[in-house]
Amino acid sequence: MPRTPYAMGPDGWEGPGLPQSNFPSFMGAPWIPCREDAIRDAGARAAFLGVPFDQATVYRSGSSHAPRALRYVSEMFLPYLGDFDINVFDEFRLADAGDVPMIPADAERSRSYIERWVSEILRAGAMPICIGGDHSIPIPIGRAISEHVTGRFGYIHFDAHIDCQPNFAGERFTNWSHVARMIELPNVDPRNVAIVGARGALNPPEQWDFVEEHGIRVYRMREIQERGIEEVVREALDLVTDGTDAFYCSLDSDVVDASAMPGTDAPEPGGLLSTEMLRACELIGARRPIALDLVELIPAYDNPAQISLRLAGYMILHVLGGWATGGERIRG
Ligand SMILES: [Mn+2]
Repeated sequence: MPRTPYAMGPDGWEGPGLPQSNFPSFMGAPWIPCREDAIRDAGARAAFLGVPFDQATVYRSGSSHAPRALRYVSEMFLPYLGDFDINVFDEFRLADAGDVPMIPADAERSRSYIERWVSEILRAGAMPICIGGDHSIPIPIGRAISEHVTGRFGYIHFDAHIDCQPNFAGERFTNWSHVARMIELPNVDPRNVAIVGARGALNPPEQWDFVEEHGIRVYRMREIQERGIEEVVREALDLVTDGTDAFYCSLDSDVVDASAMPGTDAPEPGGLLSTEMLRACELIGARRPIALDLVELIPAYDNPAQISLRLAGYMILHVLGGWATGGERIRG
């Protein structure tokens, strides 16, 4: 299995990398420079990209530590996914494209790098798996997609929070504003935007006015409880792919119930079970998103067993499993 190469020992030993040693890539995937030609040459159909940007959070920072922490947790994940009977390396030639360079105190330059790095992966024909970072990163990712696709693209956003704040104290690029920015792109129609999992006490009235005014479909947790995750996610995916050339999926970790996802900016009770989240990820994968992000993971607030990071890693794997199998489980 691909593993981070073990450092050459004094006796010339050059065996495979072992857990707990050296600096791991995501699941031991090969490090590939984040350039179109390199990703294409590697044959990668999906590329892990760290986006350690947390300069735009309106609440707690620390999500910049998530890409590195997720790499450490993922080193114990085996590439064979028994639930789907696939090997992610055979199926996707999964690559680790490293991290986007983030410039302290220069959010604009950092966002421009995010856009450029993501563009390289899109042009190589691979799916960027962008690990935040805070929930402002869909703003530059959305710009990269907007430039890349020929027609319209849809946006599906899993989150306890609807994130439709037009600005926060005058600032337009916060982690509360990405939906408001997304629908300003010339090829995003608000009718192709769906928000899944909304609940809690952090969605102010002006944001509900915003979704109503623009005709954005919000699936609250109450509706998911009544109708079931399967039906709701299938409908939301129909909505974001209706008349579009592609869709982009953004996963805020706090859509999952706080009991299974404490390691996040704003943990919210009353959310998705881990099983519901993983099933949603399979359905997302089956529809083949052009790009995926997973944001607002804060390792410092995770519990000692790192359940949040483990679930986050499995969310990615279930998107890949759904992609490979059309959302049908082969085993398990
Ligand atoms: Mn959120």
